[in-house]
Amino acid sequence: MPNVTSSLLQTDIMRHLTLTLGQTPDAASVTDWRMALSHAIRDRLLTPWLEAQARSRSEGRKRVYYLSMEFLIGRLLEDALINMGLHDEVREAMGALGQDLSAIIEDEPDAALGNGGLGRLAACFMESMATLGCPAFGYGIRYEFGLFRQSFDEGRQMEAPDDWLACGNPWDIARPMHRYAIPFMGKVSTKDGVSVWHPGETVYAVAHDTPVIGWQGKWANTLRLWAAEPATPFDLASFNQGEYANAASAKVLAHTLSRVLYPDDSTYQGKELRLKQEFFLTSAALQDILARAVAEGVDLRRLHDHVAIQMNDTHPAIAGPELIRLLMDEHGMPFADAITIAQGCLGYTNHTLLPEALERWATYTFGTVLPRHMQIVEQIDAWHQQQHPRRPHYVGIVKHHEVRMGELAFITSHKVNGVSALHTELVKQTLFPELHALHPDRIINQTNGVTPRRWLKMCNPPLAGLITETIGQGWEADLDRLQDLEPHIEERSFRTAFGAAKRANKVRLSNWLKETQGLQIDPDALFDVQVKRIHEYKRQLLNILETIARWKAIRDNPTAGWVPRVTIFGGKSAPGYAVAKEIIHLINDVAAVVNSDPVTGDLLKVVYPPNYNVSMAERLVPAADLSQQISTAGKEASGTGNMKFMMNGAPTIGTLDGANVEILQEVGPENFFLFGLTAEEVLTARADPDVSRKAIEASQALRDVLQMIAEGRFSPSDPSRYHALVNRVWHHDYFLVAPDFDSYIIAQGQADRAFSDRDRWLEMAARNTARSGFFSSDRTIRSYMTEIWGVSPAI
Ligand code: 26V
Repeated sequence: MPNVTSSLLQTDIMRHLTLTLGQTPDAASVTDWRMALSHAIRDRLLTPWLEAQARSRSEGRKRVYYLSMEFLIGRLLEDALINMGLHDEVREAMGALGQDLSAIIEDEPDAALGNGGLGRLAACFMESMATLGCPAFGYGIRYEFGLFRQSFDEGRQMEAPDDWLACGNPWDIARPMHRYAIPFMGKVSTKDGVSVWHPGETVYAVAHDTPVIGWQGKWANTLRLWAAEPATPFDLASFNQGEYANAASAKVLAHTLSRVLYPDDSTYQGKELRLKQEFFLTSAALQDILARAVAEGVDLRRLHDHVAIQMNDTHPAIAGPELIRLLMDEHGMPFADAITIAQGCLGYTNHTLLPEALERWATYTFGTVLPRHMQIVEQIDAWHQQQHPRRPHYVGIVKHHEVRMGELAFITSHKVNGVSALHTELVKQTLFPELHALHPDRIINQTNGVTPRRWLKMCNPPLAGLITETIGQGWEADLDRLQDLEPHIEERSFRTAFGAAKRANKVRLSNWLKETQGLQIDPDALFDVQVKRIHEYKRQLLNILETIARWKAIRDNPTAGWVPRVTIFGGKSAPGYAVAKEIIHLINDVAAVVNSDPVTGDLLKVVYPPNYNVSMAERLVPAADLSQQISTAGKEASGTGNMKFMMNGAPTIGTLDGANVEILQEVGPENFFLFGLTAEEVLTARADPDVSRKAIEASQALRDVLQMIAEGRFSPSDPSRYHALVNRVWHHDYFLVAPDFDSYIIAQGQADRAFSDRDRWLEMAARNTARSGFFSSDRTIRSYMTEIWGVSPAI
């Protein structure tokens, strides 16, 4: 019997193809079909979305406002299909129209409006807030260009602009009436004791909304992204005088603000444009929040009963001073009241301890771009010092001609959180020890999570199907239920089915690698995956050194019963991060040599597909056997990739860092390959300036590997290519690659042995899935709602 929904869908898709896109079916491209389908799906999102907004309003609900410079969303079509429960009907409808749904899904460009973990976390949080019926807005920037596209030219990273909007974005609903003037520069005067800011420049922030639908379509929130537009669109006078470039110059300048995402994810640069982007987002968001509150008749002195504002790292930390400015200068409130209200509304999440990533603006830059805020920041600092006379002299927001955004965010918030248990302790002890002593209840932990809808249900249909068959429906929104798998792990039939699901994903990945990289790999090999931004602290270098050691060991003894392995890398380097780029080059050089070696053959392959992004993660994560989480202990705030791999049945090889600690606790040491120094041991090891030289001298394997690289074995045309890199390991090994090397080799050997006992491996893999419930972002969001936001679910 023909499916009713499917035939209705066909009608809607055809209507959009003809009437929205002006296209005929015989001439339609896959992109036309995708647009038509996306519009048909969007139509079905709008009613629940509008209803949710109306209910938040009529019930006077407290709302969450999540301020983030990054939302790393990826594709939206399949996500909407899964959450609306329309996947099967749509596949049938597209089939009836002669189209392949998978090809259409693949045609959608990723919305790559983020660098890595922080941006992807924001996207998972948006999905969980919608699933839980937590009334919320995400506020971000509608970058015209997302994170650059990566390609390799003879192994070197190349960057190209990501013009993701080139064919239009069907999910984007422009709201040209929702616009706010964003002032910059200029000077401040005083009139009747009141400060008056006379901005030197003004641009408009125009709202673009994307509906965010939760599981089963029960609630939907809004992701509101701001586009910059000139205050004066066009200078007609210049144009009439024939000065065509000048006539449009204001427009060019304004658009620059939302032109492109900064591709740095761990080194703070102090660029004026970046500060302007941060203020642009924050001011637009706060003006929107206040306008909504006023329209709903909220007494601004009770704003914190209606509004919770979360700052995703310090990037929007100008929210404290901006909220205070709006309350004082626009609403006539005294400073003491304004700061109390701001604190009541604001929360700050810290995502990094790396000193080079902490935002500190030169007071000159800050005072030039935001002169009124400079005054308010000094007022906040003086007020805090007065409230806490015992605050040490070296603690404060403005020190050494710099505005420290971490201290600013801390002082203007009622709660500050870290993103894993270990990280939160380090935030207390190393980042803000003095402020923590003054405010012992302010810092709390909120261990990260990921959405199981995208990261299990959607990306891994074979495993999701097996889970539903085994424990029934409902686990998608109640991930602790994965525990119910545990008794089944004893059954051989379940383990076999688990192994078959994993193998199906590995075959799919192998086929894709064959098509895109021209590389033949054995789907029965151990797939070992490290995907994340390239950074020295994440130690992709340790991974490739081990790979070289393995290659040499196999060559030295090819018949020693090796477990075939495919080592997979993915990730981008910041364009200006020279060492990270050398590491990428080395990985590609090693891959070229290893993959063409007939001696090692299928026993070892190294794969590095370019342009790792959310969509590539959705392919790699379900196909992984082993998850590499090998950062120097104390450096990775949490990690969230680690959780995705665990959920999909890949045990971790990792250090005691970030959320690895909690993963180990949940899954048990027998299902985790632990190695390396602890965060505490790292500190003692560093105290010895010769620690790495000694480690190298004590390790024959490591010496051999470094020797091979230094001799140019992987760069015969340019033998000295990696001299600097090798020298770094010997003499400037800040991230302790050498001291952890032997311990890593041992753990890798344990992984090989475990993998070669298929039954034992399947048990480990399945235990990882069964015990991953804690890492659902639903758990994280519930905790933010009670511990930070004071918001209750609307459903
Ligand atoms: C940092 C910076 C530094 C200043 C310049 C621009 C810029 C842009 C982005 C970032 C983000 C770095 C912080 C980050 O992504 N942290 C990651 O957050 C994840 C979510 O909490 C966490 O799992 C990762 O461990 C952490 O590295």
